[in-house]
Amino acid sequence: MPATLENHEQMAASFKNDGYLAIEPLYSESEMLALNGEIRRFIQDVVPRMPAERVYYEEKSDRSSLKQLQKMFEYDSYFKDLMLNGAVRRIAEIVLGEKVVPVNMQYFNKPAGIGKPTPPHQDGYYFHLKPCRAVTGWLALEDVDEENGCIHYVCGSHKVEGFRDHGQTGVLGFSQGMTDFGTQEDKRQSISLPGSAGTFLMHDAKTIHWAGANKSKTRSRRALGFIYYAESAKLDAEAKEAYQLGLDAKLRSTGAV
Ligand SMILES: O=C(O)CCC(=O)C(=O)O
Repeated sequence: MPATLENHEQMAASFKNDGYLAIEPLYSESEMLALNGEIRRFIQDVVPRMPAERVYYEEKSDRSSLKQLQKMFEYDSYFKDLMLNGAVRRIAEIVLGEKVVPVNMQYFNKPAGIGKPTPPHQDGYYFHLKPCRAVTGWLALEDVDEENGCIHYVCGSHKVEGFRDHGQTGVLGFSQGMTDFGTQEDKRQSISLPGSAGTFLMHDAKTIHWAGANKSKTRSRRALGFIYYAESAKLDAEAKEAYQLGLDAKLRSTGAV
């Protein structure tokens, strides 16, 4: 276990206060080399077998513009092991203070020059959980900064009761975005999280976050996302399924996947 994971109490307390944590780095350079090799293998060998609803491209006709993958751990034993038995699950259990259920592993890319912004949103808005106890882990697969679209958090935003208003964004992969983002408090509490490959972030399902477009003409911005629900969080399965079916139908009818 990395040294940074030794002080569980401090980690849980700062997460509870801020709504996020950053570990720089969680994985070493050599571990990231190996992980990036597995990502390349997955994209080459596994992606062609995945259903279209789980593979998003920035430009559908251009296979080099791969933007997002869903549920990676269901298709490959390496990523299943990373999701079920890796350090990220332990961190999720530390900050939530209970056992967790692995839900989604996502690949997030912003291809050079065309990668779109990630609209401000709260993940819990589309998780449909009661109580909303869940976290998202985010691992930088390469160096990230303002130019290629690093993550921003609104510190402490998870403490506000309920969710902020969300609406359709038209952005593939981030269909719901906040409609009232940008208050004085949002601006005052915003923090940008640049870092090198191996930098790890985790946020509460209520923490407001977003990322800019990739303005670099040469660098991509690749990351791996890990979603875990607390065992005590109960899924409103009907609401969730209706939401997902609507989303899939919309993706197909607009020709986005
Ligand atoms: O990678 C990104 O730009 C956004 C990731 C995100 O919104 C999330 O993991 O919840």
